[in-house]
Amino acid sequence: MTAAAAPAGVLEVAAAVIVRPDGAFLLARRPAGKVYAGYWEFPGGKIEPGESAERALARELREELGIEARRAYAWITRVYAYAHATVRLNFFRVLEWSGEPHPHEDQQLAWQRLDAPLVEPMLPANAPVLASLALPHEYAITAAERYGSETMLARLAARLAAGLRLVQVRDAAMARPARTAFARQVVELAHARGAKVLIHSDAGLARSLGADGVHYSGRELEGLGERPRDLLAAGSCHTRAELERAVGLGLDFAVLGPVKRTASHPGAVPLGWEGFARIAHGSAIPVYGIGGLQLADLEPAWQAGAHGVAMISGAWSA
Ligand code: TZP
Repeated sequence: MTAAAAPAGVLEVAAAVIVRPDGAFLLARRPAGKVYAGYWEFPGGKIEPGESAERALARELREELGIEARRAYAWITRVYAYAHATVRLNFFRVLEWSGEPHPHEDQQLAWQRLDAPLVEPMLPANAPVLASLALPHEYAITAAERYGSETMLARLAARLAAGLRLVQVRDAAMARPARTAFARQVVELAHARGAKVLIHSDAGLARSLGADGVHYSGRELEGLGERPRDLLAAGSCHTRAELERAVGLGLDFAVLGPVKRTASHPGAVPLGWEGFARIAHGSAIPVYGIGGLQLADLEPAWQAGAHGVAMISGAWSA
């Protein structure tokens, strides 16, 4: 099976990542007699001709599980070529519903957690989806150049203690020895809390510090032959072309902005959430909004199809 660009004749599917407030999500086991019988998958089904993905989602959840979706957000869209068909899975995160999910179509159901062993066998298409699901909704980007390393590390420690789990060391203009020393401390603090760290523009530094990944600028994405396989890889995008590049490289996630006006990009015309949604819609990888955002922007971000919010000022000013 391979991820591919959607060819003609592709089967459109609406798929639901039903997430409880405690983080558990629902999988269904394909009943006997179906292709991939016995495999676990995200609930969902075929979009009928003329039907929107949102309506198909609501209908499938009603028919398959007997629940009414109350709060669902478009999330990622993944194309898979199985031997029997090519499917485009339009994933939604379903955060509120009414009723209790019950198997209406002979399928088994299981609530799963990412921090525990998962049911098997898993439909092959699920692997990257589970990796995307594991990404936190907040991505905090350091500003040691602005606050000074000591203050930045103190704020980072406080945010990590409060639950922050994904950090980027940016500070690209810092002198190399100072940046290396700062980044080393960020990794140490973050790993002690189980948080992940990506280093901006420097996969070598990420490896030497035992960091988790590398974050590329839009310009770097243009010149990148392939993504590193031993690190998480993310990229900054400002246009549809850059996001397509990030998707083509198979990055783990992208950030797209600026969504709002921000002092760090004074000349840039903000996309707004509408512009963000136009570009991010249908992305195969999770996309964070960036630019002038706060944690309070998470709800509008989700409504625009974002995975979450990436922030410099907003991550440290509270
Ligand atoms: N890319 C687009 S906007 C931006 C970047 C790096 C700056 C984000 O900073 P802030 O303080 O969160 O607006």
